[in-house]
Amino acid sequence: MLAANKVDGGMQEADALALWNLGVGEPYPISALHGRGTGDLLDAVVAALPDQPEGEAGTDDEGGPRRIALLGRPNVGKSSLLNRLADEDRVVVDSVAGTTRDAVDELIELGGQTWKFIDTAGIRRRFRALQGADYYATMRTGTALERAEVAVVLMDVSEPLAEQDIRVVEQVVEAGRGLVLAFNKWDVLDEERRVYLEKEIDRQLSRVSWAPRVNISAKTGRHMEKLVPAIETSLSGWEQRIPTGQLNNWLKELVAATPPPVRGGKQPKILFGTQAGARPPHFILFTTGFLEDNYRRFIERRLREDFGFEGSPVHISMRIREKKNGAVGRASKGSVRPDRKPRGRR
Ligand SMILES: Nc1nc2c(ncn2[C@@H]2O[C@H](COP(=O)(O)OP(=O)(O)OP(=O)(O)O)[C@@H](O)[C@H]2O)c(=O)[nH]1
Ligand SMILES: [Mg+2]
Repeated sequence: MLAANKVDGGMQEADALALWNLGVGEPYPISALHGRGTGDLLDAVVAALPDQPEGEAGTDDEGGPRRIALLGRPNVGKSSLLNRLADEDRVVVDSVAGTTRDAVDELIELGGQTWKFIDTAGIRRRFRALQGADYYATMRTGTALERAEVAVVLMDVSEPLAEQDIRVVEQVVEAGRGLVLAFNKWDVLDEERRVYLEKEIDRQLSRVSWAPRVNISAKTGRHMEKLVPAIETSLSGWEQRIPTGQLNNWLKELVAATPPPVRGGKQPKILFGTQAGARPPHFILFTTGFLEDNYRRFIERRLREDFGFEGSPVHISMRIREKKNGAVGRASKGSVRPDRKPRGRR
């Protein structure tokens, strides 16, 4: 919801209308000071809320075609890839960076299935430093990512992997979406550059080693047939569930073989675990003490080895139960994300 504030009287209403230009929907003219227009804004907010709170099952499941966002910094070939997949020129391609300014949804038939591909504006360097049109273009890309189930992050192999590329990948992980890494412009990759590229991938993308990779050329059509299987892999990893019984048997064996490290003279125990949700998979471990970051990463690694979850971020959080006079004591949460420090104790 876009609120245009400080519209204290009818005079400023016209100014508020200019905010339509931002392309983020209807601006609601309000005055926070006087309360003018806030009723209408509230009505609009309530109308936009779902009738029922989002439940575990069917969360963001709109039905219809699967939604795939094409993401990457400007000029990596997102629009070219969309055109190649559609087998016709549906969106504008240009050698100038920043050609796509708005997210565009396109239905494309591939492998006997209809997909919704979302072409997006290239993500610019630093979101916070962006201004004006770039800021809103990048914001709309973020919204497109939220709407998607899986993101294909494109990288241009003719240039060194940049911090920008890594940031786009992190954004996908943070949004909890499935991930496919697409190394584009493979047609212009020479032997020498290829050696460097492999090193860059090892060094900078090891945190998402679980993501399927495709080496493609939107220009020549190289390995287009590999894209859908990679997307399907990520979708199924993203939706995967482990039954609670199976998970707990597995946890018991894991902990018996490799117990959590002692912390403050105490050995934390894992009492019980459950997969609280999917899309992406989220696990909750009930423990008697804090599990170190390293140990939770170890659990994630082993989960992936034994169950897959290919192409999807996996979240592991914990609830600490400390018995004090029989009462349940302090609770604590943590979450394993490759790009973040744990939130630690609360
Ligand atoms: N050699 C080569 N060039 C490519 C390939 N894919 C795209 N290009 C070129 O890269 C340039 C940018 O392509 P676009 O598809 O517009 O890139 P984009 O990611 O949509 O860019 P923005 O919309 O600006 O973010 C164009 O000149 C394309 O022709 C490829 O596989 N090989
Ligand atoms: Mg584009």
